[in-house]
Amino acid sequence: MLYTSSLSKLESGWCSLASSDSKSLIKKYLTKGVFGELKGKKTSFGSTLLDCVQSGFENHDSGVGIYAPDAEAYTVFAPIFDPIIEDYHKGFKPTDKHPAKDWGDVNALGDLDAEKKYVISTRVRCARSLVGYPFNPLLTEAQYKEMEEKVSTTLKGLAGDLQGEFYRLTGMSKTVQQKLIDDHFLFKEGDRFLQAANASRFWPTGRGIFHNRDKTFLVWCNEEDHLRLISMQMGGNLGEVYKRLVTAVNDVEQRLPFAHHDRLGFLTFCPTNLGTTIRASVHIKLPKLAADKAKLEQVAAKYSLQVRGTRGEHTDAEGGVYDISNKRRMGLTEYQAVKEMNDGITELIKIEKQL
Ligand code: ADP
Ligand code: IOM
Repeated sequence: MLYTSSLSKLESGWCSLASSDSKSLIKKYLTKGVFGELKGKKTSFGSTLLDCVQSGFENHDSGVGIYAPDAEAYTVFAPIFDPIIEDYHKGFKPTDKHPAKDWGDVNALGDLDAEKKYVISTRVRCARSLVGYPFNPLLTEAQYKEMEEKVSTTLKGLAGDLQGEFYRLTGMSKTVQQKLIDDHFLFKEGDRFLQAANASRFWPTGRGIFHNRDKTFLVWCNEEDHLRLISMQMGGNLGEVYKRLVTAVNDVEQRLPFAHHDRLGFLTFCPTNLGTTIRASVHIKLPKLAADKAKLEQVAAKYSLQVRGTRGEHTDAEGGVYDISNKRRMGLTEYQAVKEMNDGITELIKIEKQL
């Protein structure tokens, strides 16, 4: 009975997406043939194609529109995940293997904007999934609580500049929460893309944020991924931001076991984040280049960069502030992903100066 209703939801969702003007990768690659091949499949956890694509079916403005409800989905539903991975990560083929983790020379990066004219702040984040737990759609309320406990207890062990406190979303005042969001430290509330992916169940249970005293090292617990580890600070000193992230991740990795796949690298809920899971971004003002948003996006794409709004994915720029980051995270090393952003932003600043 349930199976029939999930099939009919799939059929109607697919028809509605196919006839829409959605620019999502799910629309591009979920052809009639692929849909037919996958609509009856299930992972051993019971996840169906609907569990993977329901966010993109409900939100035609998704960039991608697909999530893996469990790690096995990347294999069972490979005919839809593989082309999306190849497209998003610029040529990472089904036969390719993500390289081993390599942070490179952490002293090789410097300040992106020594003149302090363009870059407002710099952030590098990566994602990690805890071994032994499924992704959001399959987590029980008890698992959310257990994971939060594990993460908050573990992070108490951090020392020196990384030392800080864990703040649970449960019981956090709305004023404190909103201030953390407005200051770009905390994930937003009520993300409709995640809600439709069944990733916001039991909210705010199990969700929280750890940060050090200066809010330059932060860890998100159970938003889109089990963990997001973030290093950020005002200004353009990517070298300092990167070095802090590497130190922190190396430390946390000694304390918690993280899920890693031989071919896909570090495992994440969304295929856009697989591999290194690195998103290195700047908040930047490029008034001349951004006078034409389409031009900005075109030039950024030339350097393999992605443009987001001031409050992150699916938001608009406020006061001319854009979030520009490396787009691909797979098929290259951690250092190369960050360097891609470094080199691209250097070029964008050069172009802005010439205009
Ligand atoms: P992610 O997937 O990397 O977590 P989001 O697009 O959801 O990214 O953004 C999360 C938050 O991080 C948002 O508040 C966004 O403004 C903030 N952010 C991203 N890059 C920067 C940056 N360079 N400086 C300050 N805040 C940033
Ligand atoms: N990672 C995820 N939030 N995103 C790619 C959503 C989308 O499909 O737009």
